[in-house]
Amino acid sequence: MGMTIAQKIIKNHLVTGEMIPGQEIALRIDQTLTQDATGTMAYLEFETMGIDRVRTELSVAYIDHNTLQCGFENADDHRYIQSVAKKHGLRFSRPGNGICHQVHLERFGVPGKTLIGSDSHTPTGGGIGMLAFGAGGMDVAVAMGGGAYYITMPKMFKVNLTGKLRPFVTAKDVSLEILRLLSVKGGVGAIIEWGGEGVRTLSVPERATITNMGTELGATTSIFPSDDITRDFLVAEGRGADWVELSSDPDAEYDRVIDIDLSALEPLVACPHSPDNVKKVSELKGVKVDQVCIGSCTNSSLMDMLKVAALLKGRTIDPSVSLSISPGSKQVLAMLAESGALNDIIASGARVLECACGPCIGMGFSPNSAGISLRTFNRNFLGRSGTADAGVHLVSPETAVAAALTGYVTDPRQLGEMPEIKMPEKFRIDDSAILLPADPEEARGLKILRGPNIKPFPESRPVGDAIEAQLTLKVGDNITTDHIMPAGAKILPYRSNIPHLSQYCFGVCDASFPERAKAAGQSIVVGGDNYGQGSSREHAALVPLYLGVRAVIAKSFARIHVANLINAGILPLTFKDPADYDALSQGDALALRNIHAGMDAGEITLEDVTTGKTCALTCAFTQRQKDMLKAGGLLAYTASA
Ligand code: MIC
Ligand code: SF4
Repeated sequence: MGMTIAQKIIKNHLVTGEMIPGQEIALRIDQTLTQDATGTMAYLEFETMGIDRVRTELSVAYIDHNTLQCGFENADDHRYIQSVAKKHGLRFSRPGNGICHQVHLERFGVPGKTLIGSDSHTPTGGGIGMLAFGAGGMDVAVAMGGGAYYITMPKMFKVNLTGKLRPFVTAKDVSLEILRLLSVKGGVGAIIEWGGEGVRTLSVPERATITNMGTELGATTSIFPSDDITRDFLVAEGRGADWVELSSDPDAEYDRVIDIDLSALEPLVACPHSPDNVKKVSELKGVKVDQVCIGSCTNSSLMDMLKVAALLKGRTIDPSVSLSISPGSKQVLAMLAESGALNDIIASGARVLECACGPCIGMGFSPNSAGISLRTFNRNFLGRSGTADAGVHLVSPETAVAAALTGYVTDPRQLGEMPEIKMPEKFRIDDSAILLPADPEEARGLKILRGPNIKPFPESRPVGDAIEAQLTLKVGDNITTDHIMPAGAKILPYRSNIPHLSQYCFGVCDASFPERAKAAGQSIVVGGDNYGQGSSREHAALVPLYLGVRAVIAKSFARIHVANLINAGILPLTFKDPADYDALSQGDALALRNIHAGMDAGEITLEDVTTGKTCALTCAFTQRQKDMLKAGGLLAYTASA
């Protein structure tokens, strides 16, 4: 039988397991990346492994999230990561050099290689034909140490593209269309391969926009073929030698095929507060807009920015709108400056921010009270912008410009002719902001620079045979890691200080949770479907661990988060009958008994001691996961192995 692109790369990297959907497989990882918001913790974990130098082909530490240095905390973390990178053999991408996914695509991505990153949008690399996964920091630390990455062998979905996008309809609209079709859980357990004749009409940055937002579908990852368009992109980046051709076999089999006719799409918008709440831009026509933000790892490539500049040229933005533009990388910014396009952006009244995540993760530029913000980003979860009652909408750069110019949601096709913009034959290459590691000799004498904001790691506990604990929080469906452990300018600087972070745990849902959990000592959290979707932040497991959460029971879990829970030694269990969720009430005393035998049998009984009712919970742990839980998480397990 023929193979899909992903199956071919998996086969080349398979360490253990069989490529049967649903079974656990272990993959050899060629490259890793971290960003600073998850990186500090990942490197603290890496340090506990006592390995001198990373054992991957390439590992890069980026600084792009926490770049607002309102106090010493972020600057200290940057210094810490820089010193770790130099000593332990990683490249270090300095703050200002750009957003990890954009820079990685430009400078390091290689078709056919595996990449894991401590950031959920690592699948951006699929745009260049990499098999790239978002992972928790501990998994990235293990991969840096040469260990394998464990996933459940995914199903294969194919999106068959036909036709060609019409002017003002973009790759972002393709991403929103697939979200409209599949929802934020539609990709769970699957790798999405993009194929069909329409693929040839999409540039690498456009493909990367699409694989980036595959994360919002819950997909394990997304991938495009590597063809002559990929080769031209790599040649323009001075890396033609990295190109290999990749395609699926004609008789490859897919579990599901979805057809999208690019010619039939129109500008779309994801309405608050979920990326799958998609409508046509024309349906929202006339809605007043207060703020527009252009950038993020989804839409900050040179092509995106050149289009934005061309549309803004000779025009000024509406006085009622505040427009921010964050180019994705130093390369993008330098080329905008050289071409004069930056002047067109500045002259329009836009506020040019540094090349970083910025407003996407609530690092400044929060909207006004109840403000309507149109953003070219990938997430519009409640509260993520930093303004609790803001209405964040996700749109293409073209739709964003149309709103900035008019002050209202406007179909960008009303802007007139789309200026023709060509991909440059050569990008401006300047890697001076990517620092190389010290050689092994010099590295030995180097010191790691630790700031006072680095606090000890929360202590995990082995999962014993019984857990008796209070149900301290019951939440609904699609709880994101932004609900569990919010980010933003006030909180993000404390990613290496779990005790401080813990005050904000579940703050979006119930600000009294941290106090209640602490008072209870041990607790169990109950959730609905797709619990833990969104970010890869392991803090969404480590902080609950610190607050005494021993188990999470949900109707279903998101992939990265469930791995993070197990890595932290928290027991994730699923309702056998989802209707049993309704019978549990916050505050009930719960008991899980005979856990070890239950883990082997795949089923554990939950007793609600308060009501006297029982129900069945399922778990399908592999032997490795059972051992990890019994040891108290991945670090304890690795230490004992
Ligand atoms: C995000 O987009 O939510 C983040 C911030 O990039 C996260 C990582 C983090 O929380 O540090 C992600 O997507 O994994
Ligand atoms: Fe940064 Fe936003 Fe991309 Fe996350 S989604 S990596 S915060 S730009």
